[in-house]
Amino acid sequence: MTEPFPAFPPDFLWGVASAAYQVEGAVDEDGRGRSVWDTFCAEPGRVEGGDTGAVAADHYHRFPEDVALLRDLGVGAYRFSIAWPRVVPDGAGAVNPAGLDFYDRLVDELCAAGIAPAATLFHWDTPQALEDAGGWLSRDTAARFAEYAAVVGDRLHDRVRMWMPLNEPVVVTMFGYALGQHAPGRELGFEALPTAHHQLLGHGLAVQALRAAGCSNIGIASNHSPVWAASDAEEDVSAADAYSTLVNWLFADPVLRGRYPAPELAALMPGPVVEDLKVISTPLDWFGINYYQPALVGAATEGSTPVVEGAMLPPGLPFEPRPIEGYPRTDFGWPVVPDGLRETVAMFTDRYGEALPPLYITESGCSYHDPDPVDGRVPDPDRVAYHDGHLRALARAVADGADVRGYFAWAATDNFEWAAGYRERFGLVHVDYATQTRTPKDSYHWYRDVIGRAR
Ligand code: PSG
Repeated sequence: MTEPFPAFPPDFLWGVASAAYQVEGAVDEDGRGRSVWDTFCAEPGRVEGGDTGAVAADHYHRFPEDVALLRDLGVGAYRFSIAWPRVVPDGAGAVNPAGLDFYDRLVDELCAAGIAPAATLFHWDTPQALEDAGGWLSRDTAARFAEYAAVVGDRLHDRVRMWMPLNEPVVVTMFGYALGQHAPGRELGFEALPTAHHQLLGHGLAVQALRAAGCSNIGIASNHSPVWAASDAEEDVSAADAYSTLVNWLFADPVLRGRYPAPELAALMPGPVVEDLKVISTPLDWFGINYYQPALVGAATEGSTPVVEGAMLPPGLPFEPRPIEGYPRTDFGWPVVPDGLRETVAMFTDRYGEALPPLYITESGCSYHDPDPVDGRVPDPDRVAYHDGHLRALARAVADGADVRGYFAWAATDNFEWAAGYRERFGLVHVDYATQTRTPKDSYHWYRDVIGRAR
């Protein structure tokens, strides 16, 4: 017998999430500038099937229909991202009023539906003009980001209820600049580390700019995973530790403690690092964790290293990721480990104690290759089981004393899954890309019931 679904605190925030380039389409409309993802998608071989975000889920035109679906779902908040190149097409200088107008309309639509707008300012779509000038390798990009934040904050501070300047700086650093699997497709290995520092600096400057513009309730959406050692052997344990330092604490310690987790890493960062860390650690109102899967790491072995989906490891290190066995996998190949979410929350409460602001789970979700809709239904039992399991694990974290205030399912609708294109489907709502027809999946109905019962 399964336990009854757990209770959550009465004011727990139920949400869903998306990101601009993954859903909007309309890349050439109303004065939008080019982003690094437009460029990356145009390069042969970069994205599965040659897919691009040029149309995506056509959210730019269909947002009223999408918001109506969210209203019927009953979510308290919708996390979306604002496309920097719509607002500042060249990344610096002139603001594009038509770009701001779009988000103004979206935010008004959400407010009218009784849904709190939760805005991410950077979900990876760097204006191409800024990339050409060095992108996140350049310190100037952090300053340009803060200017853009001020423009958006000025326009939307009265209606956006949660702000997060950055989404997953670790993924931009590792996949975008170290390994080349994401835009801008650089393969710099360890020389990518300055991009982490500049994103974090951009985060801190943007937090200050948003506050100055009258915005409140500011946080971050940062990807985190428990890191398991491949064995109890000392070299595996220290390999796992080193990996966690690189993918977890390198990004969270500067924000929450105002320092880098290791002097060797701090030494690789550019600029007046100590002064920058004061900006980077500007206190936040909350901290957002995106959780997908744990990592299993061991000391490097001789010969070929296994390919592990999602491993964020620059080459040349004395440790390596190992495949996690003994758990079901999503169709993306990621192991489904619900307790990893509890573990992630616990590792934050243990590490930061009093210094940790309230937490939100700003993303968690799974890709399954769902069947096409039949009679208006899309059965997706594995996705239901994923969210059910992860919410149960989260309830245990809350019962253990963690202050977790909400959960955002990734994703609202199916969308452009970066280098995997449209092959992977993370949505609670199915999108038929040929007709742009939306069909709520069983997981949507299930989530609606969860939210309804929690009220
Ligand atoms: C998240 C987790 C991994 C890789 C990439 C992401 N992992 O565990 O290997 S990216 C993150 C992102 C969103 C994506 C979503 C699913 O914020 O835009 O669509 O997760 O990949």
